[in-house]
Amino acid sequence: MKKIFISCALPYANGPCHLGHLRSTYIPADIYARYNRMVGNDVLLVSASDEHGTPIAVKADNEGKTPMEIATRYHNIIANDLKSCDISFDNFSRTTDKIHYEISQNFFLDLYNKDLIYEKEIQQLYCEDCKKFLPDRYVEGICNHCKSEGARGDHCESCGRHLDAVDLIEPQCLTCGATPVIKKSNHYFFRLSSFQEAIEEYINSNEDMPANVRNYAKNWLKEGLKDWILSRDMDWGIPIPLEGVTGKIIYVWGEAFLGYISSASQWSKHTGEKWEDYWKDETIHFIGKDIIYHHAIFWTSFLKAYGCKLPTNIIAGEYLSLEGRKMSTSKGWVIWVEDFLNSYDCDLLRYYLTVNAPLNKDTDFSWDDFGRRVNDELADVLGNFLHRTFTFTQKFFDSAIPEYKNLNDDDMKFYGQIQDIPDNVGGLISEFKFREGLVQIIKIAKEGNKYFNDQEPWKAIKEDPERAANCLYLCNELSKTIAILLKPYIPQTSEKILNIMNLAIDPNWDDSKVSLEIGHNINKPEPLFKKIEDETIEEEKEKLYKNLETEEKQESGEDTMSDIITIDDFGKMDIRIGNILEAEAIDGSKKLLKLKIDVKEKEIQVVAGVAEKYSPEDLINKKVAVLVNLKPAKLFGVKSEGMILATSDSVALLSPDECEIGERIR
Ligand code: B3M
Ligand code: ZN
Repeated sequence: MKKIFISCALPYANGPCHLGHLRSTYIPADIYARYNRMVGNDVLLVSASDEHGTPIAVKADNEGKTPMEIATRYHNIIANDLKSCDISFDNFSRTTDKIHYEISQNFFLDLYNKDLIYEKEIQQLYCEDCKKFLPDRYVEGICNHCKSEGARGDHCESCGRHLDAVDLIEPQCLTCGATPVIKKSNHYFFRLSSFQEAIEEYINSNEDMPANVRNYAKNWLKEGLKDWILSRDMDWGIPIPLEGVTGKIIYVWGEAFLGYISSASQWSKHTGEKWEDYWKDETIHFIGKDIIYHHAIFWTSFLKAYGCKLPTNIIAGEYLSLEGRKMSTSKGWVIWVEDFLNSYDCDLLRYYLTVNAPLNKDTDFSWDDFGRRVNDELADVLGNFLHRTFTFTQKFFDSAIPEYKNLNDDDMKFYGQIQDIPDNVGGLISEFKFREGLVQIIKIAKEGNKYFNDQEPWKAIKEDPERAANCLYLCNELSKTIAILLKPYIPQTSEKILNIMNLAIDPNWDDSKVSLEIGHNINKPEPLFKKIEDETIEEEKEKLYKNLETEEKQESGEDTMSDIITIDDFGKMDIRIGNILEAEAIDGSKKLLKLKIDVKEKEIQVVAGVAEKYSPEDLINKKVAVLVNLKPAKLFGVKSEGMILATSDSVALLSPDECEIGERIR
């Protein structure tokens, strides 16, 4: 038995959790933690919300709240999101906790006293109107590398580069819009450059480290490590713990890592146990791939500097896109955990996000694929196997596990597979191959269905009862094994199956290898998975695209119906009389039609949400009023170059029969 320290990256307390967070970090960590507990290891699973940093401070400014209010709001939401996904934390704390301040400041001081943190004067952007320095996200401008607009003081979203705010072109204070000046300020730097060799050695010698983490780290190491600025001129954060220093805080990344330790210390305080014993044995960090650099290089250097054992492994989950596009919380192109769980069980989410792709590959969430996997894999394969086994046992064996005798070759082969599966799946989970393990479970359920079909127990029960008994014994045996192996993945379902089987619901991994007792009575079967209707999936897609549509409209300022506009604003709208030439349904959408409209000067394509009221045939040769100078957008992947006018509630088209095609409305 070993002790294992497992951590999950600290989610920023500036928004709720979405599916990407769960996929990359929390579900994999939880599977690993649950599995290890089941094999008898002693696990400490911790995380915390990351409550400092400029995004939270900026959000607070914008909302007229204190950063603490914002952080608290999202800490609670996040903690709740993770709990409702059954992430089995031993402790989930926050970086505004007193212990975290203490630990972070002591850590800083330790490195400072060892001369691994030093002071240096540098140039910083300063806003003379706001009377403050502008760290990170307090300033925006044009990226000096790729020339994209909207680059922030520390980072350009377009090219992904780390930036120095003083290099921004046309910088602007985000609070007041003024152009900042460059001013000198004292800052604290960590001697990252002196850890080059140590970290190279760590990365190169750690053969168990996944290739994605090693390769990223090696690439960065090639560029040579530079000293790292560890302080900021602002109030929201942990004060630099040096005498005479005011208005400066430890950079959020300079203390967030310590959240692993402070969360564990809080746990120690509550339980009286020593978290250090876990760290000493084995430490695994689960993170998203965007923060490999921070963990593989900054954090490991920090630990080295402090004189602490380096993590045993770093597991990085890659990105999740949504319906083929990059997720964007600002554009509403996102699925929030809470919304998802309002309609679907958390096990469906845990299943889908695990089975969808290996952790070290980028992948996509698609509603169609989600529906298909739930219906085909969970309902038709797994659910069907379990349900037919239990109902047959109930009906023909009076709910008692039948005795088996004289197993034939088919039985023996199937029995062999059942006996091998626990070690198979266990081996994969311990190598962080979570998807592969889950696929093995579905595969053996498929084998189970095939075996059940081949043995035809519904016939055998009359012609050859011994055969039927052997079949049902083995199918129950597999059901029990599957139930136990599913526990790390989909714990609620595992519990439900064990309940139906009238077995203890808190099994160890090796209980999956213990044979069922002959004559053991099972409970009344209940269906385990409900299929998701095609219409439901369609509705989900429409909802998502609707978000995007509203967001795009708001961005381009169209959603101004109730505001007063000037005659010039109205004049900008080029509304013409058009004639609909073609109309067709759009694959996958109940609401949208694709229209080709003649507006005399040209023909334009418009995607219109009128399908619930009009069929394509109704619309051919119909005159409509159409806005023709709308910025083109894609809806359901189909280009739309305009908008036809209709009432918003009854979706009645304005049909100007008396007007001429091409006429402009003014
Ligand atoms: N708060 C979240 C992120 O960048 C960041 C992680 C900190 S882990 C110490 O995804
Ligand atoms: Zn750039």
